[in-house]
Amino acid sequence: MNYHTSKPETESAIDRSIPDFPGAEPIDEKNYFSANKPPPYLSEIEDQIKDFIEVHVKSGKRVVLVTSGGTTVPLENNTVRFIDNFSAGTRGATSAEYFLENGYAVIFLHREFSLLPYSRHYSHTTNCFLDYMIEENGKVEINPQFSDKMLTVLRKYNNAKNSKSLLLIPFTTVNQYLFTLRSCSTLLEKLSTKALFYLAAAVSDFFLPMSRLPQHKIQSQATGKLVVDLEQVPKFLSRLVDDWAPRAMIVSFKLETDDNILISKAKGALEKYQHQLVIGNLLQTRKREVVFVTLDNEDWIRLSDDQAEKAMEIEELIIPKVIEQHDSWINRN
Ligand code: 9Z3
Repeated sequence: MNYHTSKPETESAIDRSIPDFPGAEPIDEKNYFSANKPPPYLSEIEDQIKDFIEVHVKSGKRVVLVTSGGTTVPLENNTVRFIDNFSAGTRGATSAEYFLENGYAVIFLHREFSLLPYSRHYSHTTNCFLDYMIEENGKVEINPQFSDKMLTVLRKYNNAKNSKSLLLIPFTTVNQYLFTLRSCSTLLEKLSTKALFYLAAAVSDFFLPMSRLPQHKIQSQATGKLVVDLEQVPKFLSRLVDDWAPRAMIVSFKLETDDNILISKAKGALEKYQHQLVIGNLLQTRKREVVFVTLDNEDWIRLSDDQAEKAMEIEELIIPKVIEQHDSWINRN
Protein backbone atom coordinates (compact mmCIF):
# COMPACT_ATOMS: atom_id res chain seq x y z
CA MET A 1 0.00 0.00 0.00
CA ASN A 2 1.59 3.19 -1.18
CA TYR A 3 -0.87 5.77 -0.04
CA HIS A 4 -1.80 7.40 3.30
CA THR A 5 -5.38 8.50 3.83
CA SER A 6 -4.38 10.34 7.02
CA LYS A 7 -2.07 12.76 5.18
CA PRO A 8 -3.80 16.10 4.80
CA GLU A 9 -3.97 17.67 1.35
CA THR A 10 -2.34 20.91 2.34
CA GLU A 11 -2.16 22.14 -1.26
CA SER A 12 -5.90 22.52 -1.52
CA ALA A 13 -6.37 24.02 1.97
CA ILE A 14 -7.87 27.47 2.22
CA ASP A 15 -5.22 30.13 2.84
CA ARG A 16 -6.45 31.85 5.97
CA SER A 17 -3.45 34.10 6.39
CA ILE A 18 -4.58 37.70 6.23
CA PRO A 19 -2.85 40.06 3.81
CA ASP A 20 -1.30 43.00 5.58
CA PHE A 21 -3.38 46.20 5.56
CA PRO A 22 -1.65 48.70 3.26
CA GLY A 23 -0.25 52.06 4.40
CA ALA A 24 -2.60 55.04 4.11
CA GLU A 25 -2.53 56.99 0.84
CA PRO A 26 -3.22 60.76 0.57
CA ILE A 27 -6.85 59.95 -0.29
CA ASP A 28 -7.22 57.87 2.90
CA GLU A 29 -5.89 60.82 4.89
CA LYS A 30 -8.31 63.20 3.19
CA ASN A 31 -11.24 60.85 3.80
CA TYR A 32 -10.41 60.16 7.44
CA PHE A 33 -9.76 63.76 8.47
CA SER A 34 -12.86 65.07 6.70
CA ALA A 35 -15.22 62.34 7.91
CA ASN A 36 -14.10 62.61 11.55
CA LYS A 37 -14.16 65.84 13.53
CA PRO A 38 -11.02 67.39 15.07
CA PRO A 39 -11.06 67.80 18.85
CA PRO A 40 -12.33 71.29 19.71
CA TYR A 41 -9.11 72.22 21.61
CA LEU A 42 -6.75 71.31 18.75
CA SER A 43 -5.76 74.88 17.84
CA GLU A 44 -4.81 75.56 21.49
CA ILE A 45 -2.51 72.53 21.43
CA GLU A 46 -1.02 73.64 18.13
CA ASP A 47 -0.17 77.03 19.68
CA GLN A 48 1.53 75.31 22.64
CA ILE A 49 3.57 73.15 20.27
CA LYS A 50 4.57 76.13 18.11
CA ASP A 51 5.79 77.99 21.21
CA PHE A 52 7.67 74.93 22.44
CA ILE A 53 9.38 74.46 19.08
CA GLU A 54 10.34 78.16 19.01
CA VAL A 55 11.97 77.83 22.44
CA HIS A 56 14.02 74.88 21.24
CA VAL A 57 14.95 76.29 17.87
CA LYS A 58 16.63 78.91 20.09
CA SER A 59 17.99 76.48 22.71
CA GLY A 60 19.40 74.29 19.92
CA LYS A 61 18.01 71.15 21.56
CA ARG A 62 16.79 68.25 19.53
CA VAL A 63 13.08 67.53 20.02
CA VAL A 64 11.56 64.08 20.39
CA LEU A 65 7.87 63.35 20.16
CA VAL A 66 7.17 60.44 22.50
CA THR A 67 3.72 58.88 22.15
CA SER A 68 2.52 56.88 25.11
CA GLY A 69 -0.39 54.85 26.47
CA GLY A 70 -3.42 53.26 24.85
CA THR A 71 -6.17 54.91 22.83
CA THR A 72 -9.88 54.39 23.45
CA VAL A 73 -12.49 53.62 20.80
CA PRO A 74 -15.83 55.04 21.93
CA LEU A 75 -18.91 52.99 21.06
CA GLU A 76 -21.28 55.90 21.78
CA ASN A 77 -20.98 59.66 21.31
CA ASN A 78 -22.08 60.32 24.89
CA THR A 79 -19.56 57.71 25.83
CA VAL A 80 -20.54 55.16 28.41
CA ARG A 81 -18.69 52.28 26.75
CA PHE A 82 -15.46 52.14 24.88
CA ILE A 83 -12.81 49.66 23.78
CA ASP A 84 -9.41 50.10 25.38
CA ASN A 85 -6.12 48.26 25.74
CA PHE A 86 -3.61 47.29 28.39
CA SER A 87 -1.00 50.04 27.98
CA ALA A 88 -0.27 52.03 31.13
CA GLY A 89 2.32 54.21 29.41
CA THR A 90 5.31 52.79 31.26
CA ARG A 91 7.49 52.57 28.16
CA GLY A 92 6.63 56.10 27.04
CA ALA A 93 6.94 57.83 30.42
CA THR A 94 10.20 56.06 31.29
CA SER A 95 11.70 56.72 27.85
CA ALA A 96 10.76 60.40 28.09
CA GLU A 97 12.84 60.72 31.28
CA TYR A 98 15.91 59.19 29.63
CA PHE A 99 15.53 61.44 26.58
CA LEU A 100 15.39 64.46 28.89
CA GLU A 101 18.45 63.25 30.76
CA ASN A 102 20.26 62.96 27.43
CA GLY A 103 19.57 66.58 26.49
CA TYR A 104 16.45 66.25 24.35
CA ALA A 105 13.34 68.37 24.64
CA VAL A 106 10.28 66.10 24.82
CA ILE A 107 6.74 66.49 23.56
CA PHE A 108 4.92 63.83 25.53
CA LEU A 109 1.76 62.89 23.62
CA HIS A 110 0.06 60.64 26.13
CA ARG A 111 -3.19 59.05 27.12
CA GLU A 112 -4.69 61.30 29.78
CA PHE A 113 -4.30 59.79 33.29
CA SER A 114 -1.68 57.29 32.12
CA LEU A 115 1.84 57.39 33.59
CA LEU A 116 3.77 60.66 33.31
CA PRO A 117 7.52 61.23 33.40
CA TYR A 118 8.76 61.77 36.99
CA SER A 119 5.37 61.60 38.73
CA ARG A 120 5.16 57.97 37.54
CA HIS A 121 7.44 57.05 40.45
CA TYR A 122 4.69 57.98 42.87
CA SER A 123 1.46 57.43 40.96
CA HIS A 124 -0.41 54.29 39.89
CA THR A 125 1.68 52.27 42.33
CA THR A 126 0.34 49.76 44.76
CA ASN A 127 1.75 52.02 47.48
CA CYS A 128 -0.46 54.99 48.09
CA PHE A 129 1.52 58.27 47.80
CA LEU A 130 0.55 59.00 51.42
CA ASP A 131 2.75 56.06 52.44
CA TYR A 132 5.74 58.18 51.44
CA MET A 133 4.89 60.72 54.15
CA ILE A 134 4.98 60.86 57.88
CA GLU A 135 3.68 63.25 60.51
CA GLU A 136 6.38 65.05 62.52
CA ASN A 137 5.38 67.61 65.17
CA GLY A 138 2.04 68.29 63.53
CA LYS A 139 3.64 68.71 60.08
CA VAL A 140 3.83 66.49 57.01
CA GLU A 141 7.30 65.30 56.07
CA ILE A 142 8.77 62.85 53.61
CA ASN A 143 9.62 59.53 55.20
CA PRO A 144 13.47 59.62 55.38
CA GLN A 145 13.49 56.09 53.97
CA PHE A 146 12.32 57.49 50.61
CA SER A 147 13.74 60.99 50.62
CA ASP A 148 17.04 60.34 48.80
CA LYS A 149 15.36 58.81 45.78
CA MET A 150 12.61 61.45 45.87
CA LEU A 151 15.19 64.24 45.89
CA THR A 152 16.87 62.79 42.79
CA VAL A 153 13.52 62.56 40.97
CA LEU A 154 12.50 66.03 42.16
CA ARG A 155 15.74 67.59 40.85
CA LYS A 156 15.33 65.99 37.44
CA TYR A 157 11.69 67.07 37.31
CA ASN A 158 12.53 70.66 38.23
CA ASN A 159 15.33 70.67 35.72
CA ALA A 160 12.94 69.63 32.93
CA LYS A 161 10.40 72.21 34.10
CA ASN A 162 12.83 75.12 34.46
CA SER A 163 14.44 74.51 31.08
CA LYS A 164 10.97 74.23 29.50
CA SER A 165 12.03 70.89 28.04
CA LEU A 166 8.87 68.89 28.64
CA LEU A 167 5.51 69.56 27.02
CA LEU A 168 2.60 67.34 28.07
CA ILE A 169 -0.10 66.86 25.44
CA PRO A 170 -3.03 64.56 26.29
CA PHE A 171 -5.41 62.41 24.23
CA THR A 172 -8.03 59.84 25.12
CA THR A 173 -9.67 58.56 21.95
CA VAL A 174 -7.96 57.22 18.86
CA ASN A 175 -9.49 60.10 16.88
CA GLN A 176 -7.99 62.71 19.23
CA TYR A 177 -4.66 60.89 18.99
CA LEU A 178 -4.65 60.92 15.18
CA PHE A 179 -5.58 64.59 14.82
CA THR A 180 -3.03 65.61 17.43
CA LEU A 181 -0.30 63.41 15.96
CA ARG A 182 -0.82 64.99 12.55
CA SER A 183 -0.62 68.51 14.00
CA CYS A 184 2.50 67.72 16.03
CA SER A 185 4.20 66.10 13.06
CA THR A 186 3.63 68.83 10.54
CA LEU A 187 4.83 71.41 13.10
CA LEU A 188 7.91 69.35 14.00
CA GLU A 189 8.91 69.17 10.34
CA LYS A 190 10.31 72.65 10.91
CA LEU A 191 13.13 71.05 12.95
CA SER A 192 14.12 68.91 9.98
CA THR A 193 16.43 66.01 10.94
CA LYS A 194 16.68 67.27 14.54
CA ALA A 195 13.16 65.97 15.16
CA LEU A 196 12.77 62.41 16.38
CA PHE A 197 9.55 60.39 16.58
CA TYR A 198 9.37 57.62 19.18
CA LEU A 199 5.98 56.03 18.70
CA ALA A 200 5.39 53.89 21.77
CA ALA A 201 1.64 54.44 22.15
CA ALA A 202 -0.57 51.38 21.71
CA VAL A 203 -2.92 52.74 19.07
CA SER A 204 -6.11 50.90 18.26
CA ASP A 205 -6.23 49.20 14.86
CA PHE A 206 -10.02 49.45 14.71
CA PHE A 207 -12.52 52.22 15.30
CA LEU A 208 -16.12 53.25 14.84
CA PRO A 209 -16.36 56.19 12.40
CA MET A 210 -18.31 59.23 13.59
CA SER A 211 -20.93 58.70 10.88
CA ARG A 212 -21.97 55.44 12.56
CA LEU A 213 -21.48 56.41 16.19
CA PRO A 214 -24.79 56.29 18.11
CA GLN A 215 -25.53 59.52 19.97
CA HIS A 216 -26.69 57.85 23.18
CA LYS A 217 -25.98 54.82 25.29
CA ILE A 218 -26.62 51.57 23.43
CA GLN A 219 -29.69 49.86 24.89
CA SER A 220 -30.08 46.17 25.64
CA GLN A 221 -30.77 44.26 22.44
CA ALA A 222 -33.87 42.09 21.86
CA THR A 223 -31.58 39.63 20.05
CA GLY A 224 -29.56 39.16 23.22
CA LYS A 225 -26.41 40.11 21.32
CA LEU A 226 -24.45 43.21 20.56
CA VAL A 227 -22.70 43.11 17.21
CA VAL A 228 -20.00 45.76 16.90
CA ASP A 229 -18.88 46.47 13.36
CA LEU A 230 -15.56 48.34 13.47
CA GLU A 231 -13.45 49.69 10.64
CA GLN A 232 -9.71 49.51 10.22
CA VAL A 233 -7.87 52.64 11.35
CA PRO A 234 -5.83 53.86 8.34
CA LYS A 235 -2.11 53.15 8.78
CA PHE A 236 -1.01 56.78 9.00
CA LEU A 237 2.63 55.93 9.62
CA SER A 238 3.03 56.02 5.84
CA ARG A 239 1.71 59.60 5.76
CA LEU A 240 3.98 60.61 8.62
CA VAL A 241 7.03 59.24 6.82
CA ASP A 242 6.11 60.42 3.31
CA ASP A 243 4.48 63.73 3.98
CA TRP A 244 3.98 65.01 7.54
CA ALA A 245 7.62 64.91 8.68
CA PRO A 246 9.73 63.35 5.92
CA ARG A 247 13.06 64.68 7.23
CA ALA A 248 12.63 63.51 10.81
CA MET A 249 13.93 60.21 12.13
CA ILE A 250 11.05 57.87 12.89
CA VAL A 251 11.08 54.98 15.34
CA SER A 252 7.98 52.84 15.68
CA PHE A 253 7.25 49.97 18.05
CA LYS A 254 5.87 46.61 17.04
CA LEU A 255 3.97 44.69 19.66
CA GLU A 256 3.21 40.99 19.30
CA THR A 257 2.29 38.16 21.63
CA ASP A 258 3.67 35.37 19.39
CA ASP A 259 7.48 35.35 19.28
CA ASN A 260 7.44 33.44 15.98
CA ILE A 261 6.15 36.42 14.05
CA LEU A 262 7.73 39.39 15.85
CA ILE A 263 10.76 39.83 13.58
CA SER A 264 8.90 39.25 10.32
CA LYS A 265 6.17 41.72 11.32
CA ALA A 266 8.78 44.30 12.30
CA LYS A 267 10.59 43.88 8.97
CA GLY A 268 7.26 44.02 7.16
CA ALA A 269 6.55 47.39 8.80
CA LEU A 270 9.99 48.71 7.79
CA GLU A 271 9.49 47.62 4.20
CA LYS A 272 6.00 49.06 4.07
CA TYR A 273 6.69 52.46 5.63
CA GLN A 274 10.37 52.89 4.75
CA HIS A 275 11.19 54.53 8.07
CA GLN A 276 14.39 54.11 10.05
CA LEU A 277 13.83 51.73 12.94
CA VAL A 278 11.29 49.35 14.43
CA ILE A 279 11.67 48.28 18.03
CA GLY A 280 9.95 44.94 18.51
CA ASN A 281 8.64 43.69 21.81
CA LEU A 282 6.48 40.90 23.14
CA LEU A 283 3.69 41.69 25.56
CA GLN A 284 4.95 39.04 27.97
CA THR A 285 8.60 40.13 28.11
CA ARG A 286 8.49 43.81 27.11
CA LYS A 287 10.07 45.06 30.34
CA ARG A 288 13.09 42.76 30.03
CA GLU A 289 13.88 42.57 26.32
CA VAL A 290 13.30 44.36 23.03
CA VAL A 291 14.74 43.93 19.57
CA PHE A 292 16.02 46.73 17.30
CA VAL A 293 15.07 45.74 13.77
CA THR A 294 16.43 47.31 10.61
CA LEU A 295 16.18 45.79 7.14
CA ASP A 296 19.50 43.99 7.48
CA ASN A 297 19.91 43.59 11.23
CA GLU A 298 18.29 42.38 14.44
CA ASP A 299 19.83 43.50 17.68
CA TRP A 300 18.37 42.18 20.94
CA ILE A 301 18.67 44.30 24.05
CA ARG A 302 18.17 42.41 27.27
CA LEU A 303 18.47 43.20 30.94
CA SER A 304 20.87 40.78 32.59
CA ASP A 305 19.61 38.93 35.66
CA ASP A 306 21.77 41.21 37.73
CA GLN A 307 20.34 44.36 36.11
CA ALA A 308 16.78 43.06 36.47
CA GLU A 309 17.43 42.27 40.11
CA LYS A 310 18.58 45.83 40.71
CA ALA A 311 15.33 47.06 39.08
CA MET A 312 17.20 48.71 36.23
CA GLU A 313 14.83 49.96 33.53
CA ILE A 314 15.35 48.66 30.01
CA GLU A 315 14.71 52.17 28.64
CA GLU A 316 18.06 53.17 30.14
CA LEU A 317 19.61 50.87 27.53
CA ILE A 318 17.16 51.63 24.71
CA ILE A 319 17.42 55.43 24.65
CA PRO A 320 21.22 55.81 24.18
CA LYS A 321 21.03 53.35 21.28
CA VAL A 322 18.18 55.28 19.66
CA ILE A 323 20.13 58.50 20.13
CA GLU A 324 23.20 56.93 18.46
CA GLN A 325 21.05 56.20 15.44
CA HIS A 326 19.59 59.71 15.52
CA ASP A 327 23.15 61.10 15.54
CA SER A 328 23.99 59.23 12.37
CA TRP A 329 20.63 60.15 10.79
CA ILE A 330 21.48 63.83 11.34
CA ASN A 331 25.02 63.39 10.03
CA ARG A 332 23.94 61.47 6.94
CA ASN A 333 21.22 63.94 6.01
C1 9Z3 B 1 4.68 49.22 22.18
O1 9Z3 B 1 4.99 48.20 21.64
C2 9Z3 B 1 5.06 49.56 23.62
O2 9Z3 B 1 6.34 49.12 23.91
C3 9Z3 B 1 4.05 48.97 24.64
C4 9Z3 B 1 4.45 49.47 26.03
C5 9Z3 B 1 2.64 49.44 24.31
C6 9Z3 B 1 4.12 47.44 24.62
P1 9Z3 B 1 3.44 49.78 28.42
O3 9Z3 B 1 2.62 51.00 28.15
O4 9Z3 B 1 3.60 48.99 27.02
O5 9Z3 B 1 4.82 50.12 28.90
O6 9Z3 B 1 2.73 48.81 29.32
N1 9Z3 B 1 3.96 50.18 21.51
C7 9Z3 B 1 3.49 50.05 20.15
C8 9Z3 B 1 2.28 49.18 20.08
C9 9Z3 B 1 1.59 49.24 18.74
O7 9Z3 B 1 0.41 49.32 18.74
N2 9Z3 B 1 2.31 49.19 17.62
C10 9Z3 B 1 1.70 49.05 16.31
C11 9Z3 B 1 1.69 47.60 15.96
O8 9Z3 B 1 2.25 46.77 16.69
C12 9Z3 B 1 2.51 49.74 15.27
S1 9Z3 B 1 2.60 51.47 15.44
O9 9Z3 B 1 1.10 47.23 14.92
